[in-house]
Amino acid sequence: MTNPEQPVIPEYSLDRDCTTLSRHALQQLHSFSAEAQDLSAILNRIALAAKLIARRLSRAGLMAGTLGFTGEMNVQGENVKKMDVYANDVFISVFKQSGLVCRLASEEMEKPFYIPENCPIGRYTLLYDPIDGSSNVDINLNVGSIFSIRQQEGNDLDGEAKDLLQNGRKQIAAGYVLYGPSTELVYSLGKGVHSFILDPSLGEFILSQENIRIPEHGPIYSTNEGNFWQWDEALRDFTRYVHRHEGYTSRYSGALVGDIHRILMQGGVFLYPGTMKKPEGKLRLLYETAPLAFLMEQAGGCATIGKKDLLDVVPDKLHARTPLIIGSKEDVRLVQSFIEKRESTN
Ligand code: P6P
Repeated sequence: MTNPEQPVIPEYSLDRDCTTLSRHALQQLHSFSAEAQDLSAILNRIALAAKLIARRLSRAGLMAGTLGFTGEMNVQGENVKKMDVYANDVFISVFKQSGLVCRLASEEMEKPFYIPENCPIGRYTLLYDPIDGSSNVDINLNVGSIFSIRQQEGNDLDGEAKDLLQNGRKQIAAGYVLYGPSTELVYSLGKGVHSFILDPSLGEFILSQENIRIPEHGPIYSTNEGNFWQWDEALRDFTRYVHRHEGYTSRYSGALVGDIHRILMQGGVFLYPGTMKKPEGKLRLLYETAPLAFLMEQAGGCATIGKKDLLDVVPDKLHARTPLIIGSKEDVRLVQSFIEKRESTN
């Protein structure tokens, strides 16, 4: 016989199952204002996009026309995967008729995409990498989506979206979705970093961790050492150091979101440095390195392009690239110490 005073389901577990992303966003903002409602609704749409992408990824090997390349080249000069195109279109579709987002800027599109019916009202811009690490899609390894939300400034009458060419501290929210054994959405509104796990039985992202803090130091360094001979000498010095000292281990998946998530949870440093041929590096600022830097700073870590904070970098174009050194403060500082040492001897 159950005791009527004691709820059958412990209060905390029911409340936790009801802590969806949209509710959590409103809690974060301590407000039900129009702006808070908008941000909550935007995150809810991003969650819908993530669910649609996760669903397709989970059956990609069984669905004709899902894997492989389209035969096209994108603005990055990269061969486009069919999954890149699908995911890009999903983000556009979930924001149509939303009145929320006027412009979408994506790794896959040369220019921002405008949703006219939203534009007079929607003052937000979504910047995103729809599928990051798409080389992993065909081999069933983890991939991710990265997103950043900015307020539109001015009326963008020429359609060039020049107001996006500002530093990463103008972001009002950022996050990523990790499509792994479970689908995990990690986000920040500038009030800490929080993660949600997709519960397929509910079709909802449910709060799993609040106020995630990156360890001050961790054992992992994550980088593509195949580029070792193309790096500046200082980065080679750092690599030689971790090779020769106990307590370091290398992990690299070739998909940025998974590598960054590992660093966030276990500590350490991820590096994608510039090379002699490409001093600006490979990763894109507005929808890859800046949102991740925003999250990492919110989690107590840091992100730099070498000596300058990444969030202070002002892009000169929509698809600007930056080097990326990101993770635990102690480990990022260790990398920087080799850069400073080299500069002092040059
Ligand atoms: P490399 C994927 O193409 C990506 O943009 C990131 O997800 C990843 O961190 C990086 O490139 C991998 O690049 O040169 O090591 O293959």
